[in-house]
Amino acid sequence: MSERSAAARYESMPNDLEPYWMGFTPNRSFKKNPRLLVSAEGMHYTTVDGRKIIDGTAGLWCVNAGHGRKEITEAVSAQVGRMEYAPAFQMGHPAAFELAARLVQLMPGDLDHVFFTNSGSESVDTALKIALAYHRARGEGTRTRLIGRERGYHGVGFGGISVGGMVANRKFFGAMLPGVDHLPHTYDRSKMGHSKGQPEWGAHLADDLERLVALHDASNIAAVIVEPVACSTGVLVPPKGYLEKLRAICDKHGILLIFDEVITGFGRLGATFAVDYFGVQPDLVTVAKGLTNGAIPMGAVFARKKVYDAFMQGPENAIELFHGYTYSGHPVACAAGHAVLDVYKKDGLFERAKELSPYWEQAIHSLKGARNVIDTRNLGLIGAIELEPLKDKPTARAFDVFLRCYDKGVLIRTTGDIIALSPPLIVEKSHIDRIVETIDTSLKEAA
Ligand code: PXG
Repeated sequence: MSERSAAARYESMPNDLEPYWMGFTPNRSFKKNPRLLVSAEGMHYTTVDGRKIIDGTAGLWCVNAGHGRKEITEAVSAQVGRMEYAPAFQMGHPAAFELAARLVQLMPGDLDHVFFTNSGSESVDTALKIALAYHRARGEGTRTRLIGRERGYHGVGFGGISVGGMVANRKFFGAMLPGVDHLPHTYDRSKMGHSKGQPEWGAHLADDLERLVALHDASNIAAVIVEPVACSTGVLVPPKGYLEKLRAICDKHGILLIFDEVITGFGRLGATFAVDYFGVQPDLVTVAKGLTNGAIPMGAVFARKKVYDAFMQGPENAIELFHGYTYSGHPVACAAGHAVLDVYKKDGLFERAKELSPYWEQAIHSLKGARNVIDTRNLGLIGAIELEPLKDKPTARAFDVFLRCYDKGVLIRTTGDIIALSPPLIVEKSHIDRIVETIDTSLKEAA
């Protein structure tokens, strides 16, 4: 077989789909009926067969500034030319320090240090390791237990699946990390169905942390990790007062609180971070996705001053944390990060998300009463529409709707029988209308 031209490689259907083992995808059925995207601009993807698709999901919750931003393209290509890589240990480069300094300016309070990673999963593992090593550095090395939450998603590293609470992501992978407990998830349709924004009911669910403290004793517990809004599991918005309560209980017992803001960070809620939106200050914050608009992989962990300072006590020439990645603070990712922060600011995208949220809320809840819809929920520019599962065929109905929407030119995301939506923050009201109408029509046609 002759070599394919570059254009064909990027823009036409590949000859052989078999060798690529895709993640979180049924490989055999996908390869029989592949859905390939070849370009993207603004709110739209273009498919390999030349159709335009509205992006209702910001890629996978990451392309917050919309697609094809020239400022990002230019910054990235200039940096590849200037210096494609610099060693991440014992050496540095200016853009990484500059980016860390800009990021801590955006974060409220004393979350004033940043550790760079390459993904949300790495950010989570990094935060969990920092939490363990922090307590040890302070002479409280018995604090080794980690507490996550049912229906939580913290990526796919062993740390992340251990504290995570999505059964399918855990059950195939053995014993995972020892010494992990889970808080109950915060969703109860009978108490909070069709809530607009934060549900009124459920703050007391945070009290379960007191039960775990009573069981294990606080002297054995290192950290609690939660997503401020649990997104991947179908958009579970925290009940009013819940996060505040978690913070108070962690404070009472010397437990670190970690917010996983891989999705909620960078404007998704109409505030820079969920930390701002909820006014609750955790000790560590994980981010990724919107940090570089998805253009180049990058993640980061924010640490409070007291956490960083606890590591800075030994001899000055000794390594304080035996952790890091070849690509921590990668120069090209840093260039993307700088350009993305510029775009967010120049276009006022976080404020825009805030201004649009009431329209978004109304649009999502307009599907209350649509065929097979059993719940609608929202926060910021996140929305979810939960469907009555088909008898004996969980997930099939939502996936049917996904395929129908795709055929009609709208990209949505489904998890179980829940449709999750998170458009780029540049979304216009007309796009929102189109997304919602398309879902409504697809619901009418679907099984
Ligand atoms: N934490 C949270 C809260 C996430 O949402 C990760 C960690 C892991 O990030 P990486 O970059 O390692 O994938 C995530 C990722 C979906 C979906 O459809 C969500 C994610 C990834 C892929 C799909 O809900 N979130």
